[in-house]
Amino acid sequence: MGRVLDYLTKKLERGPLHMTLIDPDKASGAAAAQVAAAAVALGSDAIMLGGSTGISPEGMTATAKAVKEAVAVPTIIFPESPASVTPAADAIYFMSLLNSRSVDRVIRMQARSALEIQRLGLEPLALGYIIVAPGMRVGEVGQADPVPRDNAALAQSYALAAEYLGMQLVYLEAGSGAPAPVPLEMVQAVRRVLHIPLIVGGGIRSAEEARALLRAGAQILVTGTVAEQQGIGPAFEGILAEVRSARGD
Ligand code: 1GP
Repeated sequence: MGRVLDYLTKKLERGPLHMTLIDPDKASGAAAAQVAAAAVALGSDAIMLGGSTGISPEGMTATAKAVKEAVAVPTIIFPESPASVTPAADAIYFMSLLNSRSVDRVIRMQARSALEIQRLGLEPLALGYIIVAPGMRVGEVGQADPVPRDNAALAQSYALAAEYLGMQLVYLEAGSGAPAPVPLEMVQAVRRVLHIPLIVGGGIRSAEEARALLRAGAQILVTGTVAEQQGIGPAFEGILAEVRSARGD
């Protein structure tokens, strides 16, 4: 097992985790490092670097380097395309957008970057990425047919297919900046059938939402927008307090 997957697996035995998503296109190296350090001080367990559009390899590398210098937790690339690959991070989500109409997003982009990832020694984390309505920008760019919010059975089917394909993680994504997170019933339904860790992100802005998602069975919460818009302030602190309390810290 790779080092980052081993870290996540061991930590998940103790309870849920939180990951902070930073967009290298919106935060420069120094700004990203500052957000990462503040987030980790509050208990965030990893830093994800990514965004839906316009990420240059140089920007990704500079941000990954700055973040890695600032924090001891893993830095994971959340790739937009093969251009997001940089050896400056610890790992990369080797992710397939399972409900995309585009074969590129399901497997061709991955094939284009696989040898490079091996050459650079980046740890690939095999991840089934499932876009839930509204899906926001990533749903459009990814040419997804988003899972309707009232169709938990469809989300279950995709998630279990990811597990049966041998993926290591499943990510239910409502889209960055979504007006509401993935529905609780959907999280519950997916968790009931899944044996690999369940990541939930998109639209999480409050402690209440975080608590409800954790109760529904989300094992890793991802937030980006809340810190982007409000900085590491009360909302972010409240979300992290819920995660820490759920794991008994
Ligand atoms: C987006 O799930 C992440 O890929 C985070 O979403 O920006 O809405 O927190 P937010």
